[in-house]
Amino acid sequence: MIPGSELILNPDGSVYHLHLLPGQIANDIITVGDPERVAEISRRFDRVELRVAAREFVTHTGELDGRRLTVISTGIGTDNVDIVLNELDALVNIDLERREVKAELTVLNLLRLGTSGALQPDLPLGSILLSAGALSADGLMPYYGVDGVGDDFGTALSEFVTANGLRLPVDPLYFSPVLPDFLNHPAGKQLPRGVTLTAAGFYAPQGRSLRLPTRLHPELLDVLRRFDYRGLRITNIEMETAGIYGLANALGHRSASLSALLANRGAGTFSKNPAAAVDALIDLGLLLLTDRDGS
Ligand code: R1P
Ligand code: URA
Repeated sequence: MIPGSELILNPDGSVYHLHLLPGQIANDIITVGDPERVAEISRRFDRVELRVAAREFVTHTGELDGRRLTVISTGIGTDNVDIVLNELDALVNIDLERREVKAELTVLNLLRLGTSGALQPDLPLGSILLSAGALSADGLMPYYGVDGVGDDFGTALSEFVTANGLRLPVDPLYFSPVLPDFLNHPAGKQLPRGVTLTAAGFYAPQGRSLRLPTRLHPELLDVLRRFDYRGLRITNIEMETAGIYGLANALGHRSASLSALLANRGAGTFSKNPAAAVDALIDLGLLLLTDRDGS
């Protein structure tokens, strides 16, 4: 039995932060950082059966083209991803009344639709990228004692960075997800793929310097930009993917992260129309989730 201090429930029986009850989420779940993006997505649904808001965690569940979907905001960062993934998992895989892990586990399909900054100058602003893997520089997963999956990439990267006389302030872990089947859709197969660096913040942890210096020296971004491991490059930087991939793998869920590239860190540019880029990302995500035959 999981004690009340560990699995915290509200008086109505809902999970502590998300304020959701079992049955209120679909098996196909879109995660977004921005709470306002939730309604932008659910307004495309044919019907919405549930709207719940608690802090930065806004959840809408509904149906589109006969498929039940949930969209939930995580807010920014893997500290929030920790809460969202654990509580979503508890909703399907823990019997909340008996406080016991269920004998039969449910696999969720998690699709992040987020924004990101491109590391590589050849990646156009507004384009959409699938994270084939995530390099975690955010610090969440070591608390779970997870060593990383497909660690070859991480090892090769560490060697490359050391060989160039630089180091990341944290030792990165590499996570490659079990991708959901909906990516077999032709639109999913055509997506450019790269490795996403998940940072612990937006400014210094991504190498940005306004008034304060960053220990992620611009030279390090150049080094990361040059790294190529069996054709895989580090393509972009954001703040959730490694947490989603790491926890989804550990909990037995499938996950994919799609990023609309709003900034180009190589070229020093930012999208003139970020709303259009996010719109295109939402259209693509909903197509993948609803057109499962890929017709
Ligand atoms: C930073 O501006 C935020 O944008 C990206 C980052 O991961 C971070 O959450 O994602 P979202 O657009 O989903 O919020
Ligand atoms: N989100 C990020 O985390 N970084 C960027 O550069 C753009 C969006």
